[in-house]
Amino acid sequence: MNVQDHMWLDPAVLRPLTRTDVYALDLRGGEDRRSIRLRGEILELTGGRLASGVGDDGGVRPNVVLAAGGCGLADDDAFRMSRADGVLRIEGNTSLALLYGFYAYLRDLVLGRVVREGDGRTESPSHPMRMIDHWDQIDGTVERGYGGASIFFGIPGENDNGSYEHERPWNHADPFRNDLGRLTWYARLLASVGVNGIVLNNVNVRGGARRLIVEPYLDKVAELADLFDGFGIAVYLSVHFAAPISVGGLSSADPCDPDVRAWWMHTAKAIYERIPQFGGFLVKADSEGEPGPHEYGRTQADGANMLAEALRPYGGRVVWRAFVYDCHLDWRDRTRDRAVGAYETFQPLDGAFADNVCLQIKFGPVDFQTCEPANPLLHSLRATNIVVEFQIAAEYLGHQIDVNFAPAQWIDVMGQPVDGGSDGVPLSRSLRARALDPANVGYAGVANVGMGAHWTGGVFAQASLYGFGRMCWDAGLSAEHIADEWAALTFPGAGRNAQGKIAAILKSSNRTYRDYTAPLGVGWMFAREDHYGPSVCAFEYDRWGGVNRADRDGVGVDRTSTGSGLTEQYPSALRDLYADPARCPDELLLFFHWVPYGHVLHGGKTVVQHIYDTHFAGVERVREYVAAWDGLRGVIDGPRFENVAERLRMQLDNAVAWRDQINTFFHRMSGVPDERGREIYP
Ligand code: GCW
Repeated sequence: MNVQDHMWLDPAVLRPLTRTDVYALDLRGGEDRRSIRLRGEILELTGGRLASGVGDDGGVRPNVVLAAGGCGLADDDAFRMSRADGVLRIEGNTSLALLYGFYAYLRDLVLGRVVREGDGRTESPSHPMRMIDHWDQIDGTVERGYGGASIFFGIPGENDNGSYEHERPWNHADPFRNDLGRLTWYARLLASVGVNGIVLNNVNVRGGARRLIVEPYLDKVAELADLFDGFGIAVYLSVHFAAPISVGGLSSADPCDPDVRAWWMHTAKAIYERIPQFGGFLVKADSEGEPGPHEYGRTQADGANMLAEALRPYGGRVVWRAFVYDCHLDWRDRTRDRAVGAYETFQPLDGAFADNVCLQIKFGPVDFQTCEPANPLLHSLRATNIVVEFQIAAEYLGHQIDVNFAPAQWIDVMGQPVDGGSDGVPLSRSLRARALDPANVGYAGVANVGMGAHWTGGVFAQASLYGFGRMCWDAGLSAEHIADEWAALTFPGAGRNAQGKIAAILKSSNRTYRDYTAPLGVGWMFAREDHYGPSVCAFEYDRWGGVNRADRDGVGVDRTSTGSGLTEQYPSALRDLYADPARCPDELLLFFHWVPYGHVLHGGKTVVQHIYDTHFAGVERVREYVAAWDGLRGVIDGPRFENVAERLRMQLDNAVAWRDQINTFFHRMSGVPDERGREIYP
């Protein structure tokens, strides 16, 4: 690992620092040289170093005092930062709060923010649960991983490019990679943006991964749990719902079977004896072929509550995914649609889950697409702990090749008022009030890191991980603000001008990607297996249901009451908005409606002209990124410069491929020429 591998935290500024260490934090030294005495090691903070990227003041840094307890903050993760008599004071109830405060202080230093004499601020997290889910497999691969092989599992050196294959040979005796140095850096990176939970293994729990919850693997899980606990991060495991059969040797996994319940109780007890700080289980049940309670005629609540009962004595949580839908649809049937599945299954169970169950709901009703409304369940549940799931890994968003700063999309979706009206509380701030236990709500992001270059393959992809952490911590931050922060923290020596150019690329990137891949909310026009690159009808005549429904007259999926009825699942204000093609926001028009090509959008263009225009414009914007980045040659260090330059070239090829396939397809379908006469291939 080298310096640029450390993402937004400059290792010259901070070596690993755990929450236990901050208790012993004590600043010493002369005028321009400070040192922090940590248990067993001295960390030097010199004025010059700390000032790098801040400006040229380079001078004396203030004393910093970290003080635990007695500061009257309600939230144990919250901290107060204030300055009096030249001393910066960071206060909080817990060592973890102080650690968060200290990271905020470091961020301030690099960003050039100063707490002035007599001033102060308090920060407390918007969401109590700030989780990262790894889809890492015990063979060292990562499902939908674009950052290289698993950082947790696998044989060092093997498969580090992380090709997407399952069930490779793996080391049964010790499937762990055991690169604790790298994991310590990772834990520190996550803690620096406030992440406090991590799931080590994929929700599709295959093969040997089913045994992670029992000996002999528990020892290794305990080692990792200790490491992450130092940074206030609880370790969770994904479990196989049929583990009583696949691991326990029983003949059933029926949640109402006393033997099954006893098996889970016993298993949970053994885990907590070994790992007292264990976070709990993540479960994908009755979803895409995974086993679940429906197989036994039981509800999702029966399944989740059984596990909740087993974890309750130890304070553990069950994070139960709501990704339950019919993946055996018939494209001929226009009244069925996977988007309605989660609401149909879970809305009737509102209030039925135990208070240590968190329902983890993908942010949109379909599946992490580039353009989706909020999942209707996020509006409708009233007595359920909700964890909203985002995919930081760019499965549908360009594989960490195409630059795509996804927090822009997520923040936008979560800004929607919960009642769908104009002045309701935004979804992002509505979770605690609707929870059975307000401590059991939050956000989860599917990780995008691996053993590959720069942790995330493409350097720009780091920004989505950073942004995810920041939006968990502070629901009030704009995507623009987060992009500015990331650029300044990640390239502290590049200067403000370069940082501004980098942030500008990020800020428009999500829109750009959408422009050349998902016209007006039509998605799924990508290649079938790996979901990268165009293939307009790859999913059209399939068990996933029709996805664009394009014919010679028009395009779009009818999800109103005359189609699949998704609009009926929204609160009335949104239902009325989405169901009316004259009022539906343009960017969701074809998500909710089939309309003729000549339908005129609010902006005044026809649908088909909009499709042509956005596809031409998307490519032009990528060309601008290429040129802007080229202007940073010599400003950005070689490895990172080349990494981004290469990926932008690939993105340009991809955007051109999308533009030409989509434009040709709709031109052939509609027969409508581009009104500006640009080249559309026959
Ligand atoms: O979008 C799909 C992905 C699967 C994933 C699934 C899920 C882990 O293509 O790879 O499986 O979502 O979220 O469960």
